[in-house]
Amino acid sequence: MSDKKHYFITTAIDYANSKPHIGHAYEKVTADIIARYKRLKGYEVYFSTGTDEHSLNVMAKAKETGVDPKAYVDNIAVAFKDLCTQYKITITDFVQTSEVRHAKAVSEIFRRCFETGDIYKGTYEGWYCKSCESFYAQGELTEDNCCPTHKSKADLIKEDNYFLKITKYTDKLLKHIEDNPDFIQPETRRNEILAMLKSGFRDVSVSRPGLNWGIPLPVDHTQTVYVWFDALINYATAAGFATDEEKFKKYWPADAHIIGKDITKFHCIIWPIMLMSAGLALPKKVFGHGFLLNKGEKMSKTRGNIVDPVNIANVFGVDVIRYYFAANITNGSDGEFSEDSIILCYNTDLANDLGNLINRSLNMVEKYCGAKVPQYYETILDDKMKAIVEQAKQLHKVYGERMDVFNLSGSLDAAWDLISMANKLIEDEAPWNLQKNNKIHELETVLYILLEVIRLVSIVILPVMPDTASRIWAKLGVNYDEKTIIIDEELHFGKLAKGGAVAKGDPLFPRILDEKEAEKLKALKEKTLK
Ligand code: ME8
Repeated sequence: MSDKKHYFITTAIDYANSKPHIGHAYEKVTADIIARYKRLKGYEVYFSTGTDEHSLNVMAKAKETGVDPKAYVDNIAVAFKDLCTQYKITITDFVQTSEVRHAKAVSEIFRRCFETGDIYKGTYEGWYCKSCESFYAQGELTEDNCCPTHKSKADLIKEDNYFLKITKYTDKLLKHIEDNPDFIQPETRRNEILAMLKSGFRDVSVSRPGLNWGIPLPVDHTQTVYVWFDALINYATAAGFATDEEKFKKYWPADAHIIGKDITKFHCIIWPIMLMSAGLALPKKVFGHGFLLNKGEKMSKTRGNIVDPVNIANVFGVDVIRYYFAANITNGSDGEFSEDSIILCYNTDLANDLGNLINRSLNMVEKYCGAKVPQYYETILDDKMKAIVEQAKQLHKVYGERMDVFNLSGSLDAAWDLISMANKLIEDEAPWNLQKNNKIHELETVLYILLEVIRLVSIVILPVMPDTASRIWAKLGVNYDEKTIIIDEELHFGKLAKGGAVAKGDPLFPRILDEKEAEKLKALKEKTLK
């Protein structure tokens, strides 16, 4: 194993009761951008996702389709793996909770908690929502006894369960959260969890009786492990818990769990307490992102308002959707998702701002400098040139600060500020006039600044739009490779070698034609998941 510093990042694992939807793609892209960024910072990244398979809905769906639950989930897992491939998600592991390695990890953690005396038998009487597989107190439901998240009817159940002593650990957990402001992010999620803990959090059921799809309790084979206790352990499974001690020592604790805001209670209260009870270290950070909304409502299969991630990426291109997620939705907040706003984002940010800058700049370098990177004369900078060079010199710092707190849109803003300045510089300096007036040093310096801005921007967008970045590199004639590039060395103004050959080639983002787009959208809507 290498001695490189390492970083273990995870997404949630998705319910295997239906095909992936756009919310799943959003979460995976968010985590992938962070994973790629960490690699550029020199980390060896372990990145896991997977499918959550022991749910009641899976059992019901398998029965409905007349197949064995295992065959059913294996088939769905393929769809999620394909989604990762299509969206260029650089995972290193995919955990299916029906795998043997996972059953080993779950049994071992259950056994440890049981032996610590933190799991006891009792009777649960109350509400249960099958959609989120959650137990609810009466007060948490809507007036007509519906789940607050899924708006579907909850079931009133009474059954013997094994319970985990959450109450034994709440003070310790509160202290941990207060002492480690980074543990739960963003701040709103942290405050929600603190409030939940302070208002009193009951012990939770960690088993269900009479189900034949799930991991049997090591201490009572009439019960299976409750699906959330089971699913949370996937992170330890990925790190090698109970199967590969050396790997687990290397990667545990996880550096970041990227999850949706609906499941922070599980990740920030139940999961840490399971780990405390089992004597394992807590993850360093849980980041609860927001929801993709459709007309103000969470997009979800239950509500029937979802978009098929496969089709939408086929229409617009994977890089465009990845950029749209990162630039348009503030990480941690909800964001509207609509085809119209994708078109707007494409036309303005990609075609107008970035695409135009590249096209115009390379055009001029071909025309005025024989398609060679020109010279840069620092002594002749005027105020406008100085301002953009100064801003470019700040980029490494600003970008790093924003990415380190997972502020993805902010990191792109830093690049787009430069792009705007560069487009403005073209208007202000009018290189065609500099050429006409034989101000060759000024002309070359302006064009060099433009090329440098494009190179710097290509590095910033690399984790977000990997294909676009490498297409820009081909145009600039730089021989970067995502696998070897080190951001701390390259994200500095002035590194572009003078005299290198550039090639304008095809425009990167030809502007979307409205008519053509309408046709594409129509086809897309017809294919949207029912
Ligand atoms: O919750 N916008 O699975 P899941 C953004 N199996 N994110 C969304 C979203 C939306 N509209 N809809 C869902 C589960 N997500 C459990 C997790 S982890 C140990 C077990 C996010 O398929 C959601 O918030 O319902 C969650 O983080 C992930 O997709 C999987 O959701």
